Amino acid sequence: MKGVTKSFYLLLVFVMVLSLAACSTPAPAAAEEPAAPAAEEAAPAEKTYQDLVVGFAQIGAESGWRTAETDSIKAEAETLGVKLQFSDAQQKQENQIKAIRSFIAQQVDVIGVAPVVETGWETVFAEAKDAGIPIILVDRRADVSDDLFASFIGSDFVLEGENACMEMGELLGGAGNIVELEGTVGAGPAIDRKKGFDDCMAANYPDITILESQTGDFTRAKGKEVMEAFLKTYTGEINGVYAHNDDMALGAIQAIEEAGLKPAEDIIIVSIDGVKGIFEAMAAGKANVTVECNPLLGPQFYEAALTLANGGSVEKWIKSNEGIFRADTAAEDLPTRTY
Ligand code: GYE
Repeated sequence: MKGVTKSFYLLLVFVMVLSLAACSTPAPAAAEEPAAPAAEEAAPAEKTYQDLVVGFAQIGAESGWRTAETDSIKAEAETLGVKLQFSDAQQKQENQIKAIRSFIAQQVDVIGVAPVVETGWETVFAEAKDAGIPIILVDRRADVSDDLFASFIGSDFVLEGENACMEMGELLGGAGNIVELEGTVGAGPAIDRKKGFDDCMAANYPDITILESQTGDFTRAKGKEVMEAFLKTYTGEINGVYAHNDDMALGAIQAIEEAGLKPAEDIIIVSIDGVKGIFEAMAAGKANVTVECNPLLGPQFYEAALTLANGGSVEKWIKSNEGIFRADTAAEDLPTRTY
């Protein structure tokens, strides 16, 4: 190769190397593909129902309503594939507290509890909070500050009491004597159903007298026992019974019949819940009205639990939809009742 030509080629190679270097110069940062942020890669995947582990501290099996709620909680866990730790406290708060502590030790994702009474929950709820486990109150409230529970799923018990009062007032034509069968002493629905009913009676029906009000503990046996005593004390004076749940009303109906009287005719029967047994009694002409309180809370419970387990927030009060049912449509309604 001649000298000139050689230098020309050298120059050419030099220029090519230079331009290649220019091409491979990194483009400005803005044009570059953004690298995936490290935090996103490390974020845990969203939980599904199949990942969810839930503890449920149930009260017991005092009523048809409670059994229906338990069935709903268990059946919905099965359907969704949720792992459920279920505990039955046999009506004792100390057993519910023990169950909650064991759920905390097992590090479940969420704890559901139907508090048997309203008070006495601060310590154990604070323990759950410290462990980072949300508490959902199912069907009964607890008297604790808002930071100690995530949500209450259930009914407006004061409104149920008011509805029962208006039904009773109408059926008695605005005058007469009634007795009241209260739920478990200190239980949310017993306190609120009494308040709703008694306040509404005082405001709307001055000629209706509540002769006496006593607890029947939400059970049929206790309802019957207390009604027997009322019938002895107030022989011939009682025109109506207001029972805080259907089971106590069913017990009272038995007591009334055994005393030789006709329930729903001689003595008006108004109660709360809407279980099958009271529809059968209404269809047979032995009870007048039931104010519905929905126990089928399983679906709403697990939906809230999953949201909470994924760090989301839920409504502080998730209300259930309810109606009022009367004796004249009971036979028709009965086949549609699912609890
Ligand atoms: O009405 C009653 C039960 O907590 C709302 O408890 C529930 C009540 C229900 O035993 O029948």
